[in-house]
This record gives sequence, C-alpha cells and structure tokens, in this order.
Amino acid sequence: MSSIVIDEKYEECRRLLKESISKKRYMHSIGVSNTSACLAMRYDSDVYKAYMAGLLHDCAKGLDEKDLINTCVDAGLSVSPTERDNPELLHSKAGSVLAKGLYKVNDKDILDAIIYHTTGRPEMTMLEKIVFVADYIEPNRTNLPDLNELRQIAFTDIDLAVCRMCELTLNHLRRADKPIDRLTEETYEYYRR
Ligand code: DGI
Ligand code: FE
Ligand code: FE
Repeated sequence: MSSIVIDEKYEECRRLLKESISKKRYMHSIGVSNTSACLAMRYDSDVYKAYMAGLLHDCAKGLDEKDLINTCVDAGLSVSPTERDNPELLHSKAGSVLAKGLYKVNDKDILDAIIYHTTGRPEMTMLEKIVFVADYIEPNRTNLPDLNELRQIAFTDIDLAVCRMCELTLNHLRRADKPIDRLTEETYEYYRR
C-alpha cells in the first residue's frame, strides 16, 4: 500500500514522512499527493511539484505546540497573535521549514504551497490552489461537508472550489467559535469576487 515511486527523491521523502507522522496522517498525505498530481494534469501545472507539495504539506503535524512555535521563530518567520493562541495553525509554516531543512526541498513554489495550504491567500499560484483544494477532497476524506459536489467542482473550476472551501471552513470556525486568521478571511474575500 502507498508504495508509489515518482523518483528517488520522492521516495526518500515518503519514507522519512512515514516515520514522522501518524499512520492516518500519512495516508492523508499520500491522498493529497496523488490528488494534487491529478489536478496538476487537469490545469496544466507542474505534476512533479504537485506530487511533492502534496506529500509534504502536513509534514509538521507531528510537532507539539512548543516545537511548532520554536521552529517558526528560529527560522525567522512571523508568528501572529492568532497563531500564537492556536499553534496548530503553524503546522503549515513549520512544514515549509522542515521541508527545506529536513527534506531538502529548495523549490520556492513547493515551499509556498506548503505555507499557504491551511489559510490560503489572495492571488494564489495554481500550485497553491491545487494543494489547498486537494487537502479537502483527497479520497481518504469522508466526513467533510459537500465533498461529492466539491470533488466535481475542483476539476471544472478550481477558483470556485477554493471559494466554496473557504466558505465552509469559515462557517465551521464561526460555529465552533474559533479565532479566524486574517489570511483565511482575505482568501475568502478575494475568491468570492
Ligand atoms: O492539516 P489538515 O487537517 O489536513 O487541514 P488544514 O491544514 O486545512 O487544517 C485544518 C484545520 O485548520 C481546520 O480544522 C480548519 C483550521 N483552520 C483553517 N483556517 C483557520 C483554521 N483554524 C483557525 N483557528 N483559524 C483559521 O483561520
Ligand atoms: Fe494541514
Ligand atoms: Fe492536510
């Protein structure tokens, strides 16, 4: 299971990732990797970058809150008040730090797709949108709202898929009374237009 080999580099990253996160999170990562590759084919984007960004997007999920904050601070990345109160949000930024330092990924497109996979941002690159959307619709996801519809929209109008996903995430956060990151809101405002 999950023994897909793209090249040796991918294979090395996959092995290291498997040791670093839970089994469930690893299966999710393989799902996001493959789904990102499919979307990249559909939207004429770099398929290899999509495989790698999807594989590593949650590579920092194994870090505890203290390590998430330290990893970002040590790398000179800004930590917003919302992020300090909800360090889980930092797994995307910390993920890019690990991807670079531990997994030896130097490609800025891939690192940015990891950084923005949770909040999104206005004017995302195609690769960023692909990982953002693949994170939601990958085959192992079963308990998210509107999955069937979103899986179709993802392959017909990726901007609309981003918009719908932002809307669902914001609704969920508001209902759960969770603090909302400025970027999450800005992403929705941008893709709503
Ligand atoms: O890491 P995953 O679970 O695969 O997915 P993700 O990186 O999109 O993170 C999912 C969680 O992040 C989800 O429960 C919604 C939450 N999230 C997204 N934007 C915000 C947020 N949580 C808070 N508190 N504020 C946000 O702006
Ligand atoms: Fe994530
Ligand atoms: Fe994820």
